[in-house]
Amino acid sequence: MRHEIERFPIDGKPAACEEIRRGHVNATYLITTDTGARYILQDVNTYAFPRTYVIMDNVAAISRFLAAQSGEKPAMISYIDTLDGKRYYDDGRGGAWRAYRYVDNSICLDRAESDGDFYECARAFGMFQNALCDFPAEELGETIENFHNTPERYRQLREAAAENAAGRLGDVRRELEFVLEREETASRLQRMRDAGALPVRVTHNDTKINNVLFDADTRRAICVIDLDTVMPGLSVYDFGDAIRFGASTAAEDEKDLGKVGLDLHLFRVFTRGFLEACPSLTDEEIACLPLGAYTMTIECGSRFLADYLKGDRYFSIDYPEHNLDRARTQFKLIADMEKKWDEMRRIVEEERKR
Ligand code: GN1
Ligand code: MG
Repeated sequence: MRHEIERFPIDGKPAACEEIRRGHVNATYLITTDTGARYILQDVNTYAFPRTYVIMDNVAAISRFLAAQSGEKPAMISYIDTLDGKRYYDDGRGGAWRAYRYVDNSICLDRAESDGDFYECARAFGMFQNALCDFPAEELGETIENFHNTPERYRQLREAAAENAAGRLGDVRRELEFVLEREETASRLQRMRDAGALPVRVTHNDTKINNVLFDADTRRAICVIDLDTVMPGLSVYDFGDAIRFGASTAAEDEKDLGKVGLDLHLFRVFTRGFLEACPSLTDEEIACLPLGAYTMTIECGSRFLADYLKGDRYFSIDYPEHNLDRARTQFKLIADMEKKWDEMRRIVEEERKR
């Protein structure tokens, strides 16, 4: 049992606790009480997020903003305050705990089981983005500094290779070379951001389909979850990360790279849902959507590779080569995107004109 849940105003006494092993960063538990009430309790990983208060302040600020808006609401999960009115429970031993009421009849999907699922995912993230387009993004703190600053991720990868802390450099020469050869393209979005060519908005930044709750019966998206990385960013990051994960033909850690590629049909489905739900995107942002997918994929692969080189400090793993397998799928996806680049651009153009 995780007794930390008793720091929150819950119905009944905790009776059962099940760990949900889905995210790679925080530990998540489903707690059921003796009255049948259910809660999600999360232990925020303070290695990844040393500044938990920034997360919770950001979330509170955007919740207030969304609550004051009218119209169709892109629901996002709301956390509950602790019994003493705090946004999370600091256990004094480095643990930061937060909770929310389990959403009845909701499910999380590790992959879209139909086009409709992926379309709903696109709409959920598109609406989230659109509803916040007038929120002053500069008022939010950076929950992880330089989170999607791809040139900085390259620097961290080089550093991890130079330090070779886990003695694994010899295993990854080919992968390292693959990433480094693509630095110019991978850094383009950050350069555009720095030059003010793309607007900085409030973005979710971790738009895997498993960060959306779906209604188990209707299969409509209910809300977005995992708000740790909500901060200033580029809209194309949110589009891109969702494609990286959800439009791949295989799991993020598939060992058989022959199975890994970009599903252009799913790419179109997501593009359609995202553009429909987020009419505030500028032409420049729309034109950069394929580059968003490319950038998020190579960046995520670089992060997995750097973590492998460091000895798996950041992402949780199930076996020693897990991060290397994850990095390899991302690079395979990149190679496939390079082949399909013209088609990706054409699809975005066609969907924009619809
Ligand atoms: C992490 O926490 P989770 O599993 O939703 C990571 C993302 C990566 C993703 C790769 C805060 O997301 O950036 O893209 O793993 N989140 C953080 O699966 O680093
Ligand atoms: Mg998650």
